Amino acid sequence: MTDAAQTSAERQAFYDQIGPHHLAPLWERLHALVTRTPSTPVQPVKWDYDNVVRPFLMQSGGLITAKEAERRVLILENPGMKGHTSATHSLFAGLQLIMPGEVAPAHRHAASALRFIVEGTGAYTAVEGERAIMQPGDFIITPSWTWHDHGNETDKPVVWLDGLDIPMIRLLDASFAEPANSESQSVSRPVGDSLARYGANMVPVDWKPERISSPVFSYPYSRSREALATLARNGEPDPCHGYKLRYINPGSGGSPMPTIGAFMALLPAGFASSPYRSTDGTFYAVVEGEGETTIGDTVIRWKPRDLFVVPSWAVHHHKAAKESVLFSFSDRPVQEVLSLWREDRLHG
Ligand code: GTQ
Ligand code: FE2
Repeated sequence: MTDAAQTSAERQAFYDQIGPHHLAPLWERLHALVTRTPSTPVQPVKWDYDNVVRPFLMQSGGLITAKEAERRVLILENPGMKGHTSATHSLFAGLQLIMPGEVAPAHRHAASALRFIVEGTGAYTAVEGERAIMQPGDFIITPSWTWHDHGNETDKPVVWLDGLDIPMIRLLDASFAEPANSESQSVSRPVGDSLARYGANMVPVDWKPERISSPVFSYPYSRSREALATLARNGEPDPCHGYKLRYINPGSGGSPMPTIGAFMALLPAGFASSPYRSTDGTFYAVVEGEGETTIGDTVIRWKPRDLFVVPSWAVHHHKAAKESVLFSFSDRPVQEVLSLWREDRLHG
C-alpha cells in the first residue's frame, strides 16, 4: 500500500469508528458547506401552462374534489429537488384549481401564502372574514395564522399560483395548522373594505399595526399594471430589471409578508436586460407578452401563464419580444433582514 492509500484507509477506519457515536469529521465536508459562492441544487426550469400543465390540472379536476383534496394543487417541483416539494430551496409553488361550485375549506397555518391569479374571473379567497374577488394578475396574501378559504361561484374553472414559505417553516420545525369549525368563514367585512382602509395611501387616523404582515390582502392587477404603464411612459427602464416595482405592506414599507417578497416588472417591447444575479432564488409567472430568459446556459422561452425558476446567484438576462409583464416572488426579505442578500449587476 502507498503512504497515501494507507493514510486514507486509516482515516476511513477512524470515521467508521466515530460514526456510531454520532460524530463526523468536518474537514471532509467543510468546503462543500462553506462555499465561496452560493451552490444550489435548484435548477432553472420552466412549466408551459397552456400546453402541458393546464391539461393535467383539468384532468385532476375529474379525479378528486377540492373538498376531498382539501387543496387541489399540482406541485411545481424543482427537478433539482425531487421529493422535497420545493420550487426554490426556500419556497413552495403550486397551481390550485377550483371547479365551479367548489369550496376549499377554511383553515389556518403557520406557513404564509401568496396567490397570483392565472385563469378565471370571479372566484374568491376569504381572509379573516373578508372576501377578495379574484381576477387574473391579482396578488393576494394569506399571512401566517390567518383563516382562509376559497370558493368558486362562477361557471368556469379558476386557477391560481400558490407561493408558500413551507420549506422555511420545515427548516425551522415550526409548523402548526388547524381546520376551522365551518367550511366557509362567515363574512364579517364587505368586499374591498381593507383596500379602502389601508390601500389608498391612507390609513385610519388612529390605526396601529397589529401584525407584521400587510393589512391589505388583495393587490388588484389593474392598479399594478397602471402604475407600470405610467412609469414606462415617464422614464428609462433599469438596465437589469426594466420597470420593476415591489409589493409593500403600507403600514411599514416592507414586504407584504415577512418571509416572501413579491415583484412585478414591465419589460418594453425589444428590451434586453443586462446580466444580473442575486442570492434570492426567484419564481416567475408570466402575465403578458412574449420573450426569453437566459439563465447560465439555459434559454427559457416564455409566453403568458408560463412559470419559471431562476436559481440563487445564477447569472440571467431577459429579452422581451413584445411588451411583457413578469410577476415574481422570492425569499429576499428574509435574506435582507439577516444581512445576507447580495446582488451583482454585470455588464452585458
Ligand atoms: O390554499 O390554503 O398550495 O394551505 C398549499 C397549502 C395552498 C391553501 C397550497 C395551502 C394552500
Ligand atoms: Fe392554506
